[in-house]
Amino acid sequence: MKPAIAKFLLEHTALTRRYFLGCGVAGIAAVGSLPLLADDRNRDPKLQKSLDALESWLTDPDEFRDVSRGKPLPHSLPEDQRKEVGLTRETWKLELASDPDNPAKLGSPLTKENNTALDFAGLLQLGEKHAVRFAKAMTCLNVGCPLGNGIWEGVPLREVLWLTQPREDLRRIFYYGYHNDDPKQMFRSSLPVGRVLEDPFDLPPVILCYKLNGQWLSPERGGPVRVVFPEGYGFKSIKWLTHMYLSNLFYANDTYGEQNNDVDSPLKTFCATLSLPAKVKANEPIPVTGYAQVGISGLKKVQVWVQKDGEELPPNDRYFAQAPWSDAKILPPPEVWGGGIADNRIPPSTMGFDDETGQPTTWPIRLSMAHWATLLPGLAPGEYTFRCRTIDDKGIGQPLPRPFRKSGHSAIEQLPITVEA
Ligand SMILES: Nc1nc2c(c(=O)[nH]1)N[C@H]1C(S)=C(S)[C@@H](COP(=O)(O)O)O[C@H]1N2
Ligand SMILES: [Mo]
Repeated sequence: MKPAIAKFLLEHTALTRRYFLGCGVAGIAAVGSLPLLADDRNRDPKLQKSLDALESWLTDPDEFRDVSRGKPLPHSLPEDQRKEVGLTRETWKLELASDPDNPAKLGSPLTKENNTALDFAGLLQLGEKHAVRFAKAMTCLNVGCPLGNGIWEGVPLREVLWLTQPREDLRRIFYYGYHNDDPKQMFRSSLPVGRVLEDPFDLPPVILCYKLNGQWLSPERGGPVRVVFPEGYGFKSIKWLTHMYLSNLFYANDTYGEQNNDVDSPLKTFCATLSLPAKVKANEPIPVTGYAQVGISGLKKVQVWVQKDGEELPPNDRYFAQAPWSDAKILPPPEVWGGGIADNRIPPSTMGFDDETGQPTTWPIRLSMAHWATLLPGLAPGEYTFRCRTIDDKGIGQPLPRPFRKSGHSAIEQLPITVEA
């Protein structure tokens, strides 16, 4: 099985990349991170070289797909203008004030007016003691497939929150970034204060993020500072952060809610293919690769199923729960992480990784990505439909337990295969 997939990947690199780019995920084309190839000790060096040169588990910060609003896009402003509006590390300032409409009682708000706003040096100083790093896929609730997978680094928001000396009437925090000083362009998100102060289960904290894959956060990724909300979809992770309001409001007031989106939805588990030949010869095994987004409920299995077109399906089984699914292989951690991290070394004290070995302590990593591969048995000539689905750690098959589109993509992918005589 291994050599067959290796050969296939080599031959179809361009195709795989294009397919993946078409899905909007520049960085995770992942063929290079397919470690099933790494198991093979007698590999042809030419094959090794091409595999090493391919894309990887971590996405290069420049290769994330960008989902940004604003005219002009804040990250497109020339550097001197970014300096002027506080979008460089030298000039950045963050205000944390009480919400005038639903005031929280604060002993010491951080404001420009009182010269107490937080600057970048102050944030880094907090970082010396409190900085955290964790892996996370950034996924737009509306786009569906991940925009990129990275290791995000920053200071837990609660450390900054405590500086304001909150006392009472604090139930929610809402926040936004630079938006060309045009209220119509404001893109706002919000979180309950409880989530900011405490991390349920073993989730990472909500952070004020200034590094991605060990490098300063670029303007396009929201630098100098963005929020990163670990278990959320992208719209919670506001870029070019400038303002936070501590509020007694008790419900979400996110800009994303205005489009019928479920703004309280945590990341779902789902899978998709990266490469699947559209046409194959009869009775020849069919190599398939793909990725999975590991949502809040983890990832136990990836499964595949090929259905002959026209074949009867049981009635009232809209999620194909009764289909004869078979398990694909979830690939182990890659040898080459990619994403531009220095020396192929996961940054020290990244949550979920062992510092000494640089290896993950569990796999796959929740809120991040995994890759999978399988070799389907050869088929008789005809038209078929290929499907893949995940089973989460609770044993629930995709798209359940939360199948509704506006809470994030989870529909079962289906692709045609033609088997030629
Ligand atoms: N200030 C601001 N932050 C923002 C956005 C925006 O338009 N403005 N877009 C959000 C959305 S909808 C998503 S999906 C993510 C995308 O992050 P990325 O561009 O780094 O991939 O950023 C979020 N943060
Ligand atoms: Mo988004």
